[in-house]
Amino acid sequence: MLELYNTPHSTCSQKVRICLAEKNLEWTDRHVNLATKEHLAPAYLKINPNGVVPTLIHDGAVITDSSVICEYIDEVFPAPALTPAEPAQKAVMRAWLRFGEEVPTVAVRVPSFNMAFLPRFEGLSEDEFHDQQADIRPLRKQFYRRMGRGGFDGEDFSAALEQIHSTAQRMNDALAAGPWLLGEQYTLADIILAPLLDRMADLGFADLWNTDFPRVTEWFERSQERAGFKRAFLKGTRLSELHDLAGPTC
Ligand SMILES: N[C@@H](CCC(=O)N[C@@H](CS)C(=O)NCC(=O)O)C(=O)O
Repeated sequence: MLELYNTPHSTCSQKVRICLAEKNLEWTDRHVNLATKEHLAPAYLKINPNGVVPTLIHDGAVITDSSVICEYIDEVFPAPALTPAEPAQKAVMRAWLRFGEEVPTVAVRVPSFNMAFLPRFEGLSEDEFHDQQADIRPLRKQFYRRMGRGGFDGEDFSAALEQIHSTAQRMNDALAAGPWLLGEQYTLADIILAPLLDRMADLGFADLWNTDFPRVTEWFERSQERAGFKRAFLKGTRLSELHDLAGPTC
C-alpha cells in the first residue's frame, strides 16, 4: 500500500505526484494542511522529523524528501524506467536532482511566500510570529526569520528570480540534445523541475525562460502535455486558484 502525505499546491508534493502518475500507481491521498500547521503536529513529526511534505509510506516503510521518494518509487516500481540505466547518465540525472534541490526549489519559495502566503501571518506581533510560526519549524526556522512577517526584501526577491533564470539557462543548454533534459529518455530530472517552472509561470514569471530560452518553453509545453503531469495538477493545485496573489515586491 502506498500512502502519500502531501499538500496539493506544494511543489515538492507535485514532484512525487507526477512520478506516481507516470508509473500509473494507485495511492492513498493523506492531505496535509500547511496553513494550519498539520505538518508540525507531533504525529506528523514522528514520520517526518523535518516537518515538511511530502512523506511516502510504502507497506510501512517511511520515505522522506521528494527526490529520494521519486528515486525510491522508480527503483521499487521499475516500469516505465525514469532513470537512465547507464551509470554516467544516471549520475547526470542525480546531479540535476541535487541542483534542483539546491537552487530552483529554494528560489521559488521566495516569490511564493511574498505573493501568496504572507496573509497567514497577518495580525501577529513580531514575538508571536517568532513563537507561533518561525521557531517551531525544525528545518525552516531561519528561512521564516529571514522572511519575517512582511516578506523577503527586494534583494532576496531579485536573487530568487536570477536563480530561476540561470536554472532555465542550464536547462536550455541541456535541451540542445532534447526532447528531455537527458536526451531521448524522460527522467526524474524532468519530473522534479516541471512543478518549479509551473509555480513560476503561475506567479507570472514565465518570461524568465520564454524571453531567452525557447527550448525550455517547448520542454515545459511537452511536460504539461503528459498524462502524468495532468493527473498531478488537478484543479486547485495552483496558487492562483487558491489565493489572491499579491504583486511582486520589486
Ligand atoms: N527537501 C524536502 C523539502 C520539502 C519542503 O520544503 N516542503 C514544503 C512544501 S513544498 C513544506 O513542507 N514546507 C513547510 C513549511 O514551510 O513549514 C523535499 O524535497 O521533500
